[in-house]
Amino acid sequence: MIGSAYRALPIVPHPTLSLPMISKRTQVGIVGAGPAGLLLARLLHRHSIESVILENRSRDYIEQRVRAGVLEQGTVDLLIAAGVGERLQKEGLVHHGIELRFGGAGHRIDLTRLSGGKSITVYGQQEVVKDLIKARLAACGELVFEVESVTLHDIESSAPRILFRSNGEEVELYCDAIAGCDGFHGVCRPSIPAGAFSIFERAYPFAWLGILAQDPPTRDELIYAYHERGFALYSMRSPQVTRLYLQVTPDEDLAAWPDERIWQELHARLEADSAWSLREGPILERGVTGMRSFVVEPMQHGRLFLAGDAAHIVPPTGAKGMNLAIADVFVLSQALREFFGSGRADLLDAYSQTCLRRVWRAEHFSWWMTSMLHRFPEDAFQQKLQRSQLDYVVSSRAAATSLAENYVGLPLARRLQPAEEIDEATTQLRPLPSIKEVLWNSDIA
Ligand code: RFL
Ligand code: PHB
Repeated sequence: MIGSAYRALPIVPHPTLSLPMISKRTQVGIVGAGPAGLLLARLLHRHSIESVILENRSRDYIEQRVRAGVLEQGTVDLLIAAGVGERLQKEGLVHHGIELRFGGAGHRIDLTRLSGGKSITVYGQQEVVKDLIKARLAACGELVFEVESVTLHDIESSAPRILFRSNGEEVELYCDAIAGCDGFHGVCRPSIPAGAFSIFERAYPFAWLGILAQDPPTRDELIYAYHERGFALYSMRSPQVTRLYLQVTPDEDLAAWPDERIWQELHARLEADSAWSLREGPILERGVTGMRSFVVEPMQHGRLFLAGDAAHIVPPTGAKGMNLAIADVFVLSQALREFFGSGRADLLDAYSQTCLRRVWRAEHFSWWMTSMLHRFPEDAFQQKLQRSQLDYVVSSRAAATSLAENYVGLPLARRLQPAEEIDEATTQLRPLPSIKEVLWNSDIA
């Protein structure tokens, strides 16, 4: 085994800081306790790999932070396999379809029928986070909340370090590898030297105003509405709570949106000629979220590996952000397992390349859903294209199938297989036949 179990090293005075510095060591230092960081720690624990998670917010804050809600089939399967799916299986709402609503009519996309039996599950991201924290603490895993001044050092060496402050103490954490799971605004991505990565991005001329309403959902499935007043989304969090979104301008002032205006706009965009009417309830929470597409390439530098929002962002229309974060750490956990188990680094070296194939597929799907469903200011040509595309998606089995297979989620990764193996007779490394790309949909093979 490479690396050693987490342990405290002697306290040594730090040359540039007045406080004594506590030195510690672990195999994988994880920055960020979102879905990516917490699930990575869980998967590593199942492979007997030690890690320490550092989170700059409080436990209470991250357990209450309302974000994503739609889990792909593969995400659900992985959470269950990781032993954190008990509550998800009890409380998650399994959905077999979504509705696209435009031109005054609703059109159901039967996700399960079109994807060969898969479904999605509505279960709040904060519930996933709560389940993972509980499991981490039950396994006596190290999870440090409210850390400050996190900085990364020597990431190009085989002994990278994380410096941070916790409870008034300066701590230096030696690691074999660092996982940057600290979201879009974290410190890990900026620790990579300029020139060692490329950024690909796109901004959109709108944002989402999202609310949580204390009101039982009156529809069983999500509604994505394309409307001349702008996009709207009907979603839910539980049998008691509805989640709703409205397309607004990127610099929208929440103060300009009293409850009556929010409901009025939701009624106008979501009901549009249907017999169903939206039920109002007390608004528990509201916020405006900007929309962007962003990818950093490569997702690794030396012994630093970026995962989740630290490496890529998608606009929320395709419900892909958390699912991508989870797919990344699945790939990373497999590569680290190989690295610590046999000393082989080929899967780790291929980490970014392995993830990016799936990342770009989700980037495309999210961009496509966003472009099809939102109102672009003063672009009559775009509106004609959108109507044509919507009409095609709801009337062509091929187009609907493509939406469905992307929405329920494509396979987690290519087959993870080392490029070489040890020949037992000669004890020499011999190359394996080249890794076969797994087709996204094996039906067409
Ligand atoms: P997170 O969840 O942002 O977690 C990063 C963690 O790192 C901490 N952190 C630091 N810790 C230590 N030191 C530092 N210097 C640090 N800087 C930051 C942060 O406090 C935080 O705890 O990233 P992660 O784990 O990569 O997970 C990504 C997802 O959170 C994100 O992609 C999704 O929420 C996106 N998203 C959706 N994804 C879906 O899959 N399905 C959905 O339905 C969906 N809907 C959404 C969404 C995101 C939304 N918003 C608010 C952006 C709907 C919305 C409105
Ligand atoms: C949500 O419930 O928050 C949600 C659902 C579907 C999306 C985005 C967000 O596409």
